[in-house]
Amino acid sequence: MQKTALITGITGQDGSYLAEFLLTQGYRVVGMTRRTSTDVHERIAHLVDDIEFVSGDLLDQTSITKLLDQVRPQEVYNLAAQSFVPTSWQQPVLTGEFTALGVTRVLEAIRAVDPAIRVYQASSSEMFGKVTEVPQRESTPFYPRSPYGVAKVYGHWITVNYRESYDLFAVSGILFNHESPRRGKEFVTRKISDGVARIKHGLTRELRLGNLDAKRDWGFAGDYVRAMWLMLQQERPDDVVIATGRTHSVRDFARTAFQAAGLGSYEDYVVMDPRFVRPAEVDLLVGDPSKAKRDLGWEPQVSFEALVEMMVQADIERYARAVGA
Ligand code: NAP
Ligand code: G4F
Repeated sequence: MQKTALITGITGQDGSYLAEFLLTQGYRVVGMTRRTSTDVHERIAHLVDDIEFVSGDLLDQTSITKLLDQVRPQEVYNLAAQSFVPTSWQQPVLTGEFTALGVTRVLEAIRAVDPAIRVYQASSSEMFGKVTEVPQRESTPFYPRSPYGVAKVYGHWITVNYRESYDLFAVSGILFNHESPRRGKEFVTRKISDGVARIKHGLTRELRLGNLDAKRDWGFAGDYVRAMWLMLQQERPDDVVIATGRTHSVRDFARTAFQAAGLGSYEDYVVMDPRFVRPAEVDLLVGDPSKAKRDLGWEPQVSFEALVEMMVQADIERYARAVGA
């Protein structure tokens, strides 16, 4: 029997890769979108004929319950969230509503409609924040450093709680940073690859960044959505860290990106701008993916260097098409 998957956050980076992946696995894919006055389906434009859309919002319990009843999925991937860390200081209450309480609304809808539905919650390495051990693993205590991180800790624990309270097949994937040419341009990796491409095409001369010393464990989003699916195919529900096990600084990313574009040293273009420095920083993230390898058979396929190259070339080609048009 064909399985049905419902994805919240289908218009986002991960939603688009997950939809592609589930279609290759033969799923009926249904995406929850919220109403907007303009079309925001850019990342899934190539898939619109293959997926169904239903209207709903993480703020609205009734919409989620009704659409679950209508769609009747076997699997729900809750990827929707206010996902940009700096915005969480500007809109802390809204971030809590989307990113924390939104998870409870999805879980409540599942409980009401069909407790047999398997659900994946998009948890984050931001929960480790001011890290208490290196590398971070499933047992590492959380110490979030932003309203976003705090909201994700709530989302994580409510998922665990519903699993233990109601016996739901509810899992939390603790994913470290994952990037791609579809990453939002406000996140540092895409900001760099986009900036490099603009400089390459002579559209600007500088790139303004914040803290260059922050370190992240960066992987490729296409690899990470496979892990989400694998987590829902296991015999027992469990929480797993998904990471590469390697860490690089923002400076490393910038250096590699400028080199990939043949522009020489990043130092000739990057300007440190205090506007992009955060009230509280997460200095170092590096995950231990050994449980993912052991239990899921999951390993990342794309290296840091290949990821930077992929993002830079995609942005250079995009501007080349725009300039040539
Ligand atoms: P993203 O590109 O920012 O996408 C976020 C998605 O959430 C968009 O589809 C957005 O819809 C939707 N959304 C936001 N608020 C909503 C609401 N109130 N109701 C319904 N939909 C709403 O994020 P991403 O990078 O794909 O990440 C996916 C999930 O993984 C997020 O929960 C994020 O916090 C988490 N995560 C990401 C990473 C990473 O490195 N990418 C790492 C760990 C965890 P619109 O298009 O309408 O705005
Ligand atoms: O790319 P970022 O904005 O990602 P951040 O804060 O690590 O969050 C991302 O990964 C999380 C997983 O750990 C997700 F849960 C979350 O949803 C999101 O996808 O910033 C990365 C680092 C930070 O230390 C920041 O201070 O880059 C530093 N940075 C330096 N200059 C900058 C900039 N970040 C941004 N966005 N813009 C800058 O100009």
